[in-house]
Amino acid sequence: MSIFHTRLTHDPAEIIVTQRLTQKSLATLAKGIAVPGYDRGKVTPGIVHLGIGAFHRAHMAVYVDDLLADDPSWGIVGASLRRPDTKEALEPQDGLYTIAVRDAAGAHPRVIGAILSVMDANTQRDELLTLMADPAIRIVSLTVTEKGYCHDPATGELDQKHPDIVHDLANPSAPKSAPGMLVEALARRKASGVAPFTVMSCDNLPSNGETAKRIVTTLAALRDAELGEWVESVAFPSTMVDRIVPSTTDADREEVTKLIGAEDAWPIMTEPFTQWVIEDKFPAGRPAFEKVGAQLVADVEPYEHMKLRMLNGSHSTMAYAGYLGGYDYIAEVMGDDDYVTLIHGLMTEEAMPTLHMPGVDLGAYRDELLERFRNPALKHRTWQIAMDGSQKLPQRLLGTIRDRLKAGLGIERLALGVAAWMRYVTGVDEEGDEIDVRDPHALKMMAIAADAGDDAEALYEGLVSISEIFGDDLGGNAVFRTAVLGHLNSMFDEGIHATIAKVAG
Ligand code: CS2
Repeated sequence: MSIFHTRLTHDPAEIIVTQRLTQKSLATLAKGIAVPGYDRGKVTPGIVHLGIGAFHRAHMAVYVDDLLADDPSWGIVGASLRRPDTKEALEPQDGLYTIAVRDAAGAHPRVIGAILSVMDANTQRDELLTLMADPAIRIVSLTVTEKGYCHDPATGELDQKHPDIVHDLANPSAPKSAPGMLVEALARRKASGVAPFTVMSCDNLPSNGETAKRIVTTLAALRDAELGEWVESVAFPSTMVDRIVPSTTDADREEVTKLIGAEDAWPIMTEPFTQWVIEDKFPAGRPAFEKVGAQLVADVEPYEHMKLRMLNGSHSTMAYAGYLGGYDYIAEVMGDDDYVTLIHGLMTEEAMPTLHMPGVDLGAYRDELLERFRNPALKHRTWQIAMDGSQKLPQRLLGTIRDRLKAGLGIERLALGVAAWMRYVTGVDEEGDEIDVRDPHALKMMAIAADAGDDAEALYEGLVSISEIFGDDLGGNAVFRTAVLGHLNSMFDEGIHATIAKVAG
């Protein structure tokens, strides 16, 4: 008996789908929808993923889905550390969801089955820690965003004053933070004589493996010196991850539901491009990621720099300058020739000379990025990328700036990106309307902006004194100051469009 009910209304295009995407309804989906080609009943958990957001579901989970037919021992149990919404969406769907790959020709849906279940850390903390301590789990991977590491973004060290870290040190067996969860799970493994899992960070941090290791070992050592030493032996491979994944909207949900013929409460919209470069350091074993397109290498750092400085540096610059210029989406920013000239120049003249990538055609990489940014089918909000700038600026723009200052090279376009961020975090746009600034330092930054009023110099001085972002060196650098302040003054006096037009020439 079919459980696929449709009803045609007056508008034949409007199909009301009443079945939910589930293991049972897979067989009745619309024709041509790719579904898991393996027996999900045989898949067992081998990976716990912390931070089961859209990015993981469009990236790592797809690579794992491609491999489960060969080796079903690598199923994923996802966990949300903050909100139960992913669990609530995926639980009634037996963990299934759709990714819709969008290009100019339309959306190409595929159902992913790699996620076996989702746990809400707030209500299932102990259950989750017990699973993480189970010998079957050989990898714990992370996409908890930059701020999830509870670190000082300028130095990469654990922020020991972070409220979640203070909490986790006081309550080590009921941790809130991702580092706290890792330390407690590793402590449980140590106590029961189980070898450690490999920790694989998939966040956009510089040397994300090393950074994660520094943070987790520091926290473990603060808790117990011997545990700290044991955690020293845990493998933390670095990875470079790349796929553009805009937040899902209600319109996306409706579109996917109609396309597949079943209601999917949380489909993921993404682009055709995907890249994953992984440091091959997995003593507890790993899925054969190289068989499904990942690059396993000895040193990820050059790839990380390339991506963070070219893609993410451009993204953040377009996010702040684009938002201020009245553009909601990246593809719209790319419709403005001055912005394109700015971004092309930022990559070619300022980022590329700081990269050392023998054998990689950086010009071709740049052109492909520009093409990806132009994808008209991808509704990637400038506001989404603008979030958490205090955590992103150091690795996206400031590292490149430091390298160039050291070499005595110009920083005009990178400085424009920094100035646009400063203008954005004032919380008021060029029309005088409020900007919803989302950032762990938002309150501090908006207080600085309120004190500064329309005095660009006071705004500059106030913001560069946040050492978690700028370290102790950049704010006082005369070249940096002149470049950033020049753009900032221009943004206040003449507006963002005129400022960009000057740089675009
Ligand atoms: C973006 C990234 O939101 C952001 O900050 O720059 O999420 C970007 O889309 C990904 O890194 C692409 O791989």
